[in-house]
Amino acid sequence: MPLANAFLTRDQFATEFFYELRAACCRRCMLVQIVDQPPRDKMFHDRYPFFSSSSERMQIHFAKLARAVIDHHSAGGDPLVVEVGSNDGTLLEHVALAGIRHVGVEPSASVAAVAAARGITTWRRFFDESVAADIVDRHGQADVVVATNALSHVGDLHSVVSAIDRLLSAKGVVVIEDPYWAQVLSRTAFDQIYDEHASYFALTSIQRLFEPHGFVVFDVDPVDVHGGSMRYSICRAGTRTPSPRVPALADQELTIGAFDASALAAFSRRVDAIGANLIELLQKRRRGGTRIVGYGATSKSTTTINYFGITPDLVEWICDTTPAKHGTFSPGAHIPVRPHDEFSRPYPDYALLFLWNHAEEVRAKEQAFAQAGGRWITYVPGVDET
Ligand code: DWN
Repeated sequence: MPLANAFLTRDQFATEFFYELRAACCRRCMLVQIVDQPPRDKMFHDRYPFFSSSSERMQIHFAKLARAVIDHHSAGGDPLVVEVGSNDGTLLEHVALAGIRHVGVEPSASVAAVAAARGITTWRRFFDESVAADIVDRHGQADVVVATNALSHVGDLHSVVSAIDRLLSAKGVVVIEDPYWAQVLSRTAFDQIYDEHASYFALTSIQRLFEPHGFVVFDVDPVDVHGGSMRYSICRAGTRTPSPRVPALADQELTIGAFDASALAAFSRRVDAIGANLIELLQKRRRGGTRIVGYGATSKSTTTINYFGITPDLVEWICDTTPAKHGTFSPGAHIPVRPHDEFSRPYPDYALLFLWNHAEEVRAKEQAFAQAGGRWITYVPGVDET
């Protein structure tokens, strides 16, 4: 499998990096994870092409999360908010505008530069215990540590939790938000599995990760972003009263057998059925002389395209709104990526919705495509044409 975000030019084809993508479940940690995560500096680097602000819906989501962080966890005194994996500052911008002290920690220069240009204090480093110590030395301990779609990307989880322990004040709060394994399982959202996503958390996983470090999950909130995520509110044991939602969710995870071998085997069978059905449909539509364009050069699409064997003769090209991806080719299958503006020039007969987690936003934006007779091909949770 190639790296999910390694969109490349022709001259890079010969040196393209591949690794073995395998997912497994640790019964002790109750954590679904990939077995071999590539070196972190191959995934997160100066040219990292994913910008959190690429979705209007996510901009709104992060504005609401920032409001909650400010209202519930940053009242009084002179609080410090630290975001781990702060990307282009889409969340911290609101904290900064509220006049609250903040530090973003982001290893990828491409996105960190955008945050800095927006006036957000951004440290371009991978978050670890040395960074935590440096922040404490310079700014004091943090009242809030936020990590959205970041902790799931970390290979050495305990070292990062130790760093959070070093950074967080005695009564501080940690807010973690990541794709929720029970949703990935129930929606057969197999394409969430790729190199950047080292872990696929559930509440039980987060509890077994944080509790040995003296933390407890005191609240959980399902959030409908990125295909179904969960927000975990975490504190030092004894500093807050846990919500009854926490044990209820833990019981629910046991009831649905989220980590049972039978559930994982059934998931695997469903994925292979989706692949067979999708390839059959794409081939049938192409034999009929129709044109198919991919919609959204997402990280997730790299898994779909390369695991199912989708090639440029099935999907002509992929439209995308990120300038850094324009003129490149998709990882592995080398399907051309072109600007979204070309999607309507002329519309294809079918659009394969790689960006399924933003389906509502996309369908609203592309009503003219449907009105022109265009049809969407989707594959999560199953293959469908609409
Ligand atoms: O975990 C991660 C999530 C938060 O974001 C990262 N590891 C990488 C990334 O995953 P993704 O690439 O699957 O994210 P999205 O938001 O599903 O897709 C982003 C891509 O889609 C960008 O290249 C921009 C493009 N896009 C588009 O072409 N039209 C996005 C939107 C909203 C659109 O309308």
